Amino acid sequence: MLKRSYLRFGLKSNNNKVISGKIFFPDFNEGGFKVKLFFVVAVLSVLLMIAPASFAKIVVIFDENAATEASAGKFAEGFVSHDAGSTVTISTAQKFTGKSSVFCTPSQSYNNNMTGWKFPINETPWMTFAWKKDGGTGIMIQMAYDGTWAYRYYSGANVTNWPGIQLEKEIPKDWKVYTRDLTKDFAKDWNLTGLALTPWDGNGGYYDYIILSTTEAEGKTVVQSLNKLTTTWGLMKR
Ligand SMILES: [Ca+2]
Repeated sequence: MLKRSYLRFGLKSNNNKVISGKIFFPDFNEGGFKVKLFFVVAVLSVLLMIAPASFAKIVVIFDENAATEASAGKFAEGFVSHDAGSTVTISTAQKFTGKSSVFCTPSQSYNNNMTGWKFPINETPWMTFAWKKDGGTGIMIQMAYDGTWAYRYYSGANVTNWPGIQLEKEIPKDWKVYTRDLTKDFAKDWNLTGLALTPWDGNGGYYDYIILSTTEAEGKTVVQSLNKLTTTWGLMKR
């Protein structure tokens, strides 16, 4: 008669979901040890293949202003400096993912030392973000490194004339998403401690899905899967 043995396993994924369970395998009486060993090695091999992806790190800087994100649900409040009457608000009218984005009016709002932020960029070198510009000639985002300004991306005109990397010649009139390697674009060995949202002109800029990830694929895959979900919901609602 065949008995069954099992191997208990537990894996913790990026968003702290625990995947656990038991993997059963037959316990043969004849030559049992070798067969058992084969199954154990096979199961461990599969788990080791899954593990690197499961343990890869994702830091959600901003998506839905959730308590689990970098600013613990107070992303807009984190921008304590405002130029030219700039305001930062959570917008549900515009979003790239989920139900909301963050909207910044000209010229810019910033904080180089956000509460609780100190993200080692060597661990999560890839930054994914989406933005959309309402009017004007340019849009910019600035990343503070260890309290210092700044590493910058912009599209359209360089509205500030500060050094930065131009992503597109035109402003993003509709949502555009990017996944960039911060260590290649700027430098290694720094901590992300703050951001500046710099729409500068026009009515303002929307920013959404600002995440840091260990791999490029991870940043892109998460965004794609979220978009797919959004698309599915859109189709269902029609
Ligand atoms: Ca969002």
